[in-house]
Amino acid sequence: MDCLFCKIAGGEIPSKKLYEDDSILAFYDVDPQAPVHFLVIPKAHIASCDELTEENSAIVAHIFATIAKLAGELGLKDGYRIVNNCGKDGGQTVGHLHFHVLAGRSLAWPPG
Ligand code: D5M
Repeated sequence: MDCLFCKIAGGEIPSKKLYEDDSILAFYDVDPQAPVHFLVIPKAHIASCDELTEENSAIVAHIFATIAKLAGELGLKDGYRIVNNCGKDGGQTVGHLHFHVLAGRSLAWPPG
């Protein structure tokens, strides 16, 4: 399958890794939108949030628990934002489930 984030997860395309285990990978976004901006993905291909089911969604809890741990390690004590863009109108550009973690400045709300 020709998927950019599958290739990053498989090590075929390099990334600036922040965390990795058997099932997920965290790496810095190539086009940062905040002083801290990294992505967390499942290694197994899930195209978007829209493909989550009772059977495959435990990975999301693992991703969120890992984000909390990484936020502690990175000292993000003033807070951070977790973003998932789902589908065309959601602004998703890479068709592999990923959560953005943005921090290091006060973030505006609502998004555009
Ligand atoms: O976000 C997709 C994000 O993926 C976007 O913020 C750029 C980032 N991106 C694209 N290619 C790379 C590589 N090679 N390394 C790191 N980050 C990358 P979306 O929510 O789909 O719009």
